[in-house]
Amino acid sequence: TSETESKQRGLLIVIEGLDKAGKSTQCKLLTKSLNAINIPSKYLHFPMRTTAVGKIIDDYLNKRIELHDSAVHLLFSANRWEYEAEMISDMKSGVTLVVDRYSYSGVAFTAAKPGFSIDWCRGPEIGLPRPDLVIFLSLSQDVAAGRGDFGEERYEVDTFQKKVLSNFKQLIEPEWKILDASRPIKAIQKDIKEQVLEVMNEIGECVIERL
Ligand code: DGP
Ligand code: NA
Ligand code: NA
Repeated sequence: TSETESKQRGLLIVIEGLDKAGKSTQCKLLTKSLNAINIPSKYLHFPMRTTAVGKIIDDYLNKRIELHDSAVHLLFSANRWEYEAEMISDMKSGVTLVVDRYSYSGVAFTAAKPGFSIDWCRGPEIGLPRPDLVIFLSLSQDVAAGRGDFGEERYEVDTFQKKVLSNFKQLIEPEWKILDASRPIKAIQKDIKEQVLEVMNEIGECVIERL
Protein backbone atom coordinates (compact mmCIF):
# COMPACT_ATOMS: atom_id res chain seq x y z
CA THR A 1 0.00 0.00 0.00
CA SER A 2 1.06 3.60 -0.31
CA GLU A 3 1.57 3.77 3.46
CA THR A 4 4.35 1.20 3.49
CA GLU A 5 5.98 2.55 0.34
CA SER A 6 9.14 4.41 1.19
CA LYS A 7 9.61 7.89 -0.15
CA GLN A 8 11.28 7.91 -3.55
CA ARG A 9 14.97 8.68 -3.22
CA GLY A 10 16.61 11.52 -5.11
CA LEU A 11 18.44 10.71 -8.32
CA LEU A 12 22.07 11.19 -9.18
CA ILE A 13 22.15 12.91 -12.55
CA VAL A 14 25.52 13.63 -14.12
CA ILE A 15 26.20 15.91 -17.05
CA GLU A 16 29.53 15.42 -18.76
CA GLY A 17 31.19 16.89 -21.81
CA LEU A 18 34.07 19.05 -23.00
CA ASP A 19 34.82 22.47 -21.62
CA LYS A 20 32.40 24.95 -23.30
CA ALA A 21 29.80 22.28 -24.08
CA GLY A 22 27.34 24.16 -21.87
CA LYS A 23 27.30 21.78 -18.90
CA SER A 24 27.01 24.39 -16.16
CA THR A 25 24.25 26.30 -17.95
CA GLN A 26 22.24 23.12 -18.51
CA CYS A 27 22.78 21.83 -14.95
CA LYS A 28 21.63 25.12 -13.43
CA LEU A 29 18.55 25.30 -15.69
CA LEU A 30 17.65 21.71 -14.85
CA THR A 31 18.02 22.26 -11.10
CA LYS A 32 15.82 25.32 -11.29
CA SER A 33 13.11 23.67 -13.36
CA LEU A 34 13.00 20.53 -11.19
CA ASN A 35 12.64 22.63 -8.05
CA ALA A 36 9.87 24.58 -9.80
CA ILE A 37 7.85 21.37 -10.19
CA ASN A 38 8.47 20.37 -6.55
CA ILE A 39 11.24 17.88 -7.19
CA PRO A 40 13.85 18.99 -4.63
CA SER A 41 17.15 19.33 -6.46
CA LYS A 42 20.65 20.54 -5.82
CA TYR A 43 23.34 21.68 -8.23
CA LEU A 44 26.83 20.26 -7.60
CA HIS A 45 30.00 20.96 -9.52
CA PHE A 46 33.17 18.90 -9.33
CA PRO A 47 35.87 19.88 -8.70
CA MET A 48 34.35 21.57 -5.66
CA ARG A 49 37.01 24.21 -5.14
CA THR A 50 35.88 25.46 -1.73
CA THR A 51 36.87 22.39 0.32
CA ALA A 52 40.38 21.79 1.71
CA VAL A 53 41.21 19.41 -1.15
CA GLY A 54 39.41 21.66 -3.64
CA LYS A 55 41.68 24.57 -2.73
CA ILE A 56 44.74 22.54 -3.68
CA ILE A 57 43.06 21.57 -6.96
CA ASP A 58 42.29 25.23 -7.64
CA ASP A 59 45.92 26.17 -6.99
CA TYR A 60 47.01 23.44 -9.37
CA LEU A 61 44.56 24.38 -12.14
CA ASN A 62 45.62 28.02 -11.86
CA LYS A 63 49.28 26.99 -12.04
CA ARG A 64 50.16 28.41 -8.63
CA ILE A 65 51.59 25.02 -7.66
CA GLU A 66 53.00 21.95 -9.41
CA LEU A 67 52.04 18.44 -8.38
CA HIS A 68 52.72 14.93 -9.61
CA ASP A 69 50.03 13.87 -12.11
CA SER A 70 49.24 10.82 -9.97
CA ALA A 71 48.77 13.01 -6.90
CA VAL A 72 46.48 15.35 -8.83
CA HIS A 73 44.41 12.44 -10.02
CA LEU A 74 43.93 11.19 -6.47
CA LEU A 75 43.06 14.68 -5.23
CA PHE A 76 40.30 15.11 -7.81
CA SER A 77 38.96 11.72 -6.72
CA ALA A 78 39.29 12.61 -3.03
CA ASN A 79 37.32 15.76 -3.78
CA ARG A 80 34.41 13.55 -4.87
CA TRP A 81 34.89 11.18 -1.93
CA GLU A 82 34.81 13.98 0.61
CA TYR A 83 31.30 14.73 -0.63
CA GLU A 84 30.14 11.08 -0.78
CA ALA A 85 28.37 10.99 2.61
CA GLU A 86 26.45 14.15 1.81
CA MET A 87 25.46 12.87 -1.64
CA ILE A 88 24.12 9.65 -0.12
CA SER A 89 22.28 11.46 2.63
CA ASP A 90 20.77 13.98 0.19
CA MET A 91 19.57 11.22 -2.13
CA LYS A 92 18.13 9.23 0.75
CA SER A 93 16.22 12.25 1.91
CA GLY A 94 14.73 12.71 -1.55
CA VAL A 95 17.01 15.37 -3.01
CA THR A 96 17.98 14.90 -6.64
CA LEU A 97 21.58 15.87 -7.38
CA VAL A 98 22.41 17.51 -10.67
CA VAL A 99 26.15 17.09 -11.03
CA ASP A 100 28.35 19.10 -13.36
CA ARG A 101 31.26 16.66 -14.10
CA TYR A 102 31.97 13.49 -12.16
CA SER A 103 34.25 10.45 -12.26
CA TYR A 104 34.12 10.32 -16.05
CA SER A 105 35.87 13.70 -16.27
CA GLY A 106 38.31 12.33 -13.72
CA VAL A 107 39.20 9.43 -15.98
CA ALA A 108 39.04 11.30 -19.31
CA PHE A 109 41.31 14.15 -18.19
CA THR A 110 44.05 12.17 -16.43
CA ALA A 111 44.08 9.46 -19.11
CA ALA A 112 44.83 12.25 -21.63
CA LYS A 113 48.25 12.60 -19.96
CA PRO A 114 51.11 10.39 -21.14
CA GLY A 115 51.48 7.14 -19.22
CA PHE A 116 48.01 6.96 -17.68
CA SER A 117 45.66 4.15 -18.65
CA ILE A 118 41.89 4.38 -18.42
CA ASP A 119 41.92 1.35 -16.12
CA TRP A 120 44.35 2.89 -13.64
CA CYS A 121 42.41 6.14 -13.68
CA ARG A 122 39.19 4.34 -12.79
CA GLY A 123 40.65 2.78 -9.64
CA PRO A 124 40.02 5.54 -7.08
CA GLU A 125 36.51 6.15 -8.45
CA ILE A 126 35.38 2.60 -7.66
CA GLY A 127 32.76 2.64 -4.91
CA LEU A 128 31.42 6.15 -5.48
CA PRO A 129 27.65 6.38 -6.00
CA ARG A 130 26.71 5.30 -9.53
CA PRO A 131 24.72 7.89 -11.48
CA ASP A 132 21.12 7.03 -12.38
CA LEU A 133 21.57 9.01 -15.57
CA VAL A 134 24.61 10.26 -17.44
CA ILE A 135 24.02 12.87 -20.10
CA PHE A 136 26.90 13.59 -22.44
CA LEU A 137 26.82 16.94 -24.17
CA SER A 138 28.50 16.15 -27.42
CA LEU A 139 30.45 18.83 -29.26
CA SER A 140 33.46 18.62 -31.53
CA GLN A 141 36.54 20.32 -30.10
CA ASP A 142 36.58 22.62 -33.15
CA VAL A 143 33.05 23.88 -32.42
CA ALA A 144 33.91 24.14 -28.71
CA ALA A 145 37.00 26.19 -29.57
CA GLY A 146 34.83 28.46 -31.75
CA ARG A 147 32.79 29.40 -28.66
CA GLY A 148 35.60 31.64 -27.49
CA ASP A 149 39.12 31.58 -26.23
CA PHE A 150 40.18 29.30 -23.47
CA GLY A 151 41.25 30.87 -20.22
CA GLU A 152 44.65 30.46 -18.66
CA GLU A 153 43.89 27.31 -16.69
CA ARG A 154 45.80 24.12 -17.06
CA TYR A 155 44.07 21.73 -19.53
CA GLU A 156 42.60 24.63 -21.51
CA VAL A 157 44.68 23.65 -24.50
CA ASP A 158 43.26 22.51 -27.83
CA THR A 159 45.39 19.39 -28.32
CA PHE A 160 44.75 18.23 -24.76
CA GLN A 161 40.98 18.71 -25.12
CA LYS A 162 41.03 16.57 -28.27
CA LYS A 163 42.60 13.72 -26.29
CA VAL A 164 40.04 14.21 -23.52
CA LEU A 165 37.23 13.96 -26.08
CA SER A 166 38.61 10.74 -27.51
CA ASN A 167 38.82 9.33 -23.97
CA PHE A 168 35.22 10.33 -23.25
CA LYS A 169 34.20 8.41 -26.37
CA GLN A 170 35.81 5.29 -24.91
CA LEU A 171 33.93 5.74 -21.64
CA ILE A 172 30.44 6.05 -23.12
CA GLU A 173 28.15 3.24 -21.95
CA PRO A 174 25.01 2.11 -23.81
CA GLU A 175 22.68 3.69 -21.26
CA TRP A 176 24.25 7.17 -21.53
CA LYS A 177 22.20 9.80 -23.32
CA ILE A 178 24.25 11.60 -25.93
CA LEU A 179 22.88 15.01 -26.84
CA ASP A 180 24.05 17.30 -29.62
CA ALA A 181 25.37 20.32 -27.74
CA SER A 182 25.68 22.51 -30.82
CA ARG A 183 21.93 23.26 -30.68
CA PRO A 184 20.20 26.16 -28.90
CA ILE A 185 20.19 26.07 -25.07
CA LYS A 186 16.39 25.62 -24.87
CA ALA A 187 16.31 22.64 -27.22
CA ILE A 188 19.02 20.86 -25.26
CA GLN A 189 17.28 21.62 -21.96
CA LYS A 190 14.01 20.17 -23.26
CA ASP A 191 15.77 16.89 -24.14
CA ILE A 192 17.56 16.75 -20.80
CA LYS A 193 14.36 17.28 -18.84
CA GLU A 194 12.59 14.59 -20.82
CA GLN A 195 15.37 12.09 -20.07
CA VAL A 196 15.37 12.99 -16.38
CA LEU A 197 11.62 12.57 -15.97
CA GLU A 198 11.77 9.25 -17.78
CA VAL A 199 14.46 7.90 -15.44
CA MET A 200 12.61 9.30 -12.43
CA ASN A 201 9.60 7.16 -13.34
CA GLU A 202 11.76 4.04 -13.58
CA ILE A 203 13.50 4.32 -10.20
CA GLY A 204 11.22 2.50 -7.82
CA GLU A 205 13.37 1.28 -4.95
CA CYS A 206 15.84 2.99 -2.73
CA VAL A 207 19.01 1.10 -3.67
CA ILE A 208 21.90 3.36 -4.57
CA GLU A 209 24.35 1.50 -6.78
CA ARG A 210 28.11 2.03 -6.81
CA LEU A 211 30.70 2.52 -9.52
P1 DGP B 1 35.63 23.00 -14.35
O1 DGP B 1 35.64 23.77 -13.08
O2 DGP B 1 34.41 22.11 -14.54
O3 DGP B 1 35.89 23.87 -15.55
O4 DGP B 1 36.87 22.00 -14.24
C1 DGP B 1 38.17 22.50 -14.14
C2 DGP B 1 39.12 21.73 -15.00
O5 DGP B 1 39.47 20.49 -14.35
C3 DGP B 1 38.57 21.36 -16.36
O6 DGP B 1 39.61 21.54 -17.33
C4 DGP B 1 38.24 19.89 -16.24
C5 DGP B 1 39.24 19.40 -15.24
N1 DGP B 1 38.73 18.28 -14.42
C6 DGP B 1 37.51 18.15 -13.86
N2 DGP B 1 37.43 17.05 -13.11
C7 DGP B 1 38.65 16.45 -13.20
C8 DGP B 1 39.19 15.27 -12.63
O7 DGP B 1 38.55 14.55 -11.87
N3 DGP B 1 40.48 14.99 -12.95
C9 DGP B 1 41.22 15.79 -13.76
N4 DGP B 1 42.49 15.43 -14.01
N5 DGP B 1 40.74 16.91 -14.32
C10 DGP B 1 39.46 17.24 -14.03
NA1 NA C 1 37.19 25.18 -17.07
NA1 NA D 1 32.22 24.26 -16.78
